[in-house]
This record gives sequence, structure tokens and C-alpha cells, in this order.
Amino acid sequence: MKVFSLQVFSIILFARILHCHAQARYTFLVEETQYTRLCSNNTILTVNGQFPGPTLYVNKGETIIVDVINNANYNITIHWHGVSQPRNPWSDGPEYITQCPIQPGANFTQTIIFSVEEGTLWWHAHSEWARATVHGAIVIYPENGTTYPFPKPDAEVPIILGEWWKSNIYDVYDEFLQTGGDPNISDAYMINGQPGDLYPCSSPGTFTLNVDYGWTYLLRIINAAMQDILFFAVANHSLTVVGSDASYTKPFTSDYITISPGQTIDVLLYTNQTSDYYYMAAKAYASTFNITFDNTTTTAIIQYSGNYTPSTPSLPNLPLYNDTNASVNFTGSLRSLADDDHPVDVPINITNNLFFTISVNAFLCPNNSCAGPNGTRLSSSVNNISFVNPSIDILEAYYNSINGVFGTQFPDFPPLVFNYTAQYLPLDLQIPQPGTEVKVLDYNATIELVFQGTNVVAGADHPMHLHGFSFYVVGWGLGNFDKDIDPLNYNLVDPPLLNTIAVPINGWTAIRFKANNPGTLFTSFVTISVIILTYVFRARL
Ligand SMILES: [Cu+2]
Repeated sequence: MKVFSLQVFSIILFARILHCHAQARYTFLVEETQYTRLCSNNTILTVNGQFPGPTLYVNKGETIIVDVINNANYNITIHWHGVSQPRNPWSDGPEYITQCPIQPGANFTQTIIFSVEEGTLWWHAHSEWARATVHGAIVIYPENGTTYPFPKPDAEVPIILGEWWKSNIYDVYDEFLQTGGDPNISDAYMINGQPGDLYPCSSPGTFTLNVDYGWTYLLRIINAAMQDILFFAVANHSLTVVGSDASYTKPFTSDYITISPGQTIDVLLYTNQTSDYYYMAAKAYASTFNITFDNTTTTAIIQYSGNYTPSTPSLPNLPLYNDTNASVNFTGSLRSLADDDHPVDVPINITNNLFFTISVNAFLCPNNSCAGPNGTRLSSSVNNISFVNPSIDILEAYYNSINGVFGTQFPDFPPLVFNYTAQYLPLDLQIPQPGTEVKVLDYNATIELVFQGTNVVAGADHPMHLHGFSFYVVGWGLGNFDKDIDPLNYNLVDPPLLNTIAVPINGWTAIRFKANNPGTLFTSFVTISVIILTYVFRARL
């Protein structure tokens, strides 16, 4: 395999302590590290001093151990995003859901069980906003003796799309909590830790991918940005999508991709153009009306080998920032491979129908003193419940039968039926109910869950993510879900198997999964303006 200059995205520095048939074991040392971007120094949290963090390489079905040592001054947890962790919820990582945070000076050994996943995932901090810099790729190769369902690429490259604030990320987060308004927007997007040529002081470090003519490159693209759905493209080259969220897809070709925060997309890039320099670029898709967002563009360079005088690279055509059709049409094109080696197992007989409204909300503040709309504090909710962190993690409270930590009254349907996507909605719908409620699911229950975006406060695309399972996306649409008509158009033949899906702005998405992995699951979404909201499922342990 060719060695390419990956610049900052350097080769993993930690070594496998054990090899061959033994379990691989890694050390993740979380520490404060100085990095310079956009002409200024910043102290960021890293793993092993690296930003982005080290890439984990595993084979399908492998189990690894990671010793997380917290040498930083902040609480931390590490989450293995998209790894289903069968019967192993204790190592999943979300703070106050499956564990209490690892305190400064403490450590926690996590076992990561890879089972059905094959392709690309990522790991990240799951405490406050630490994941902005504490994240890295997970490459899951096919099991020994099997191979990709497409011709083996000549080379593979993780492409991590990230975000940079010149301020300390904890200051950004604290201000956000204190004011109740939108968090300050980032100062740059990044490709593999580098903003690229279009930002000040950034040209020298620009990520460069050296390629040979006529090769096939597997780009393992990860959206590690905090909130924004991103468009990504490569000038003069189309991309052939072959997988998403560690599940293979039917190959399809597109000039751009849309990728949600948390999602991964594997694409093949054929280097079939005139030898030259070409930009790859990413920028935000931001659908919410009248909201500020980071409207900058991050770039990296694809550099063909050979003797030639390179021209000034041009930017790829990316959809406009508010092009909802471009966003949903791409995501709606994903299909499972659905062949003999990769069968689809979408639940047909549903035992639990759930319907969840997803809203941006606003709490009242004394004297309208907060920085949200009309002096309110921005919030978010599912079925009008705005999640409140419990005092200890829910999994532990459940396992040890500790009362008073959470309730089990999470509603299957919204408490009030209204025209969710109407242009104007009564102001009293804006105030949610705070609570720590879970939905208990029976083991092996088959779930259909319809997420309905609402236009309360402001419509937004809502990336939803589930822990413990991937799910089949069987349908989606704009406007209100129609329970009599829309299911007739579900794709039950080759729906994509994902762990993250963006519910379209003022639209809906239907997913299905089987609750056969006991533990505490949780879905979260990040609205364009607010934090995380969580909702917790619980299956019988
Ligand atoms: Cu996750």
C-alpha cells in the first residue's frame, strides 16, 4: 500500500501491546495540549497529544480494550460511536447514561466489542463539548478471509471533518449555558485537523493527499463537527458512495455528499483526471431561518504525482447553504446492499409504534434576561420532555434499583397533537417539560419510531443517533407524517442501516429496529441552536 503524506493526521503513535490472537490493548491518555490554528494558540483536550486523535484499526468481530487515563482538569468519558456493544453497555461511554464521568486523575478501562459493524466509525468524548477535539476514526476491516463488496481500493484515507473555535471550547460551552442563547459559532471547519488555504495562517498545514493517476481511493469520511450537517465534494471528481455508518450501501455516484454530525460515509474516489492539484472542500448546510452559522469553507488538496506545473486549484461545486433538496435527496439515495452476504433484516411485525416530536424550545427567564428569542433560554425536547441530567448514571441506577434517579413515563406519543410544521404556532407550545424519563422496552420488541420535526420556535434539521443499535431508515418526508398514507411507501426491501439520521427540517423520518441488546440506549440530537437532548430507552438487562 502506498504511503501518502497525511501531515497532521499522522500515523497512530500507540502500539499494540499484544498481537495476533490476543486482544489488542490501547492507552488513551486524555490531556491538555497546545495547538496553533488560525494564527493563535489554544489549549485543547487531546488523546495522546494528537489532534485529531489516534485511529483505531480493527477487523470485524474483534474485541479490543482501551485504558482511558484522564490527565486533564475536566471530567471526561469516551464513547464508541456506532459500535453496538452487544450486552456490554457499561463500556459505551455517554456520561450520566451508562457511566459517571471519569474525573481528573482517574482512569477507566473499556472493552469495545465489534460485532456486525464493518466500514468506518469513530470514537469521541461524550461529556459536555469535549468531543470538539477529543475524537478519532475507527477503521473496521472485513473479517479475515472475507473482503469488500467492491474491488479492493488501492489506498484508504480517513477524512475527518471537524470544527475549530479560537476560544477555549469550555468557555464557549459555559457562555452558552449561562446566556441561554445560541453558542458562539466556530471560526473554522477542518479536514483532518487543518482549516486549509481559505483561512488565515492556514495554508502551510493544509492537509494534502498525494495520489497516483488511475488509482482507487477509499475515503472514510467522518463528520466530527459539533452541530452542523456538512456538504463535501472534490473538484472535478465524482464520488461513489459504498457505505455509511459501518454498513455497506448499494454503490451510487454523486458530485457531493451530505453528512450529518456523527455520521460516516465511505466513498470511492477514482483518480482519473488530468494530473494537477484539486481541492476537496466542505461547508455547512444550514436550513434554519435567520440564524447565524459558520459560513466558511474548509479545503484540502489532492495532488497527483508526476512532473507538471500545477494550476491554481478551483473549488468544487457545493450546494448552497440552504439547499434542503440537495441535503435530503442525497441522504434519501442511501440503500442497503441487500445481497446474500449482506442481507436486510428489517422488522416487519411491529410490537411498539412510537411517535416522537422533536422541537426547539424556550424556557422563560426572570425579566426576560436570557439571550434566546425574546429573552428566553433555548432548549430542546422530545415529546415535549427536555432531558435533565440525573445525579448518577441511569444504567447504574437501574442495575442497582436506586429509586428517584429517573422516571419510566416517557410518552409513546406527544402530549398534544397539533399541526407540527405550521408556519405560525402558539407561543405557549414553546415551553417544554423538564424531566429524566425513560421508555422501557421488552427484550426483542420490534420498534417503529417516527421522528417528527416541529416548527416550534424554529424548524431545523435534527440529526438523530441511537446507541446500542443501528436502525433501518424505512421512510422520510417533508411536512407532517401521515400514519395512513406514508407507511404505504416505506422501503422494506433495501432500507439503509444507519446509526445517525438527519430528520429533515419540518419533516419526518421513520426508523425500525429490534430491541435485542439490553442496556441503556439513548438518542440525542443537536439542534442548530441548542444542545443535546437525550431520550433514553431501556431494555431489560
Ligand atoms: Cu453514539
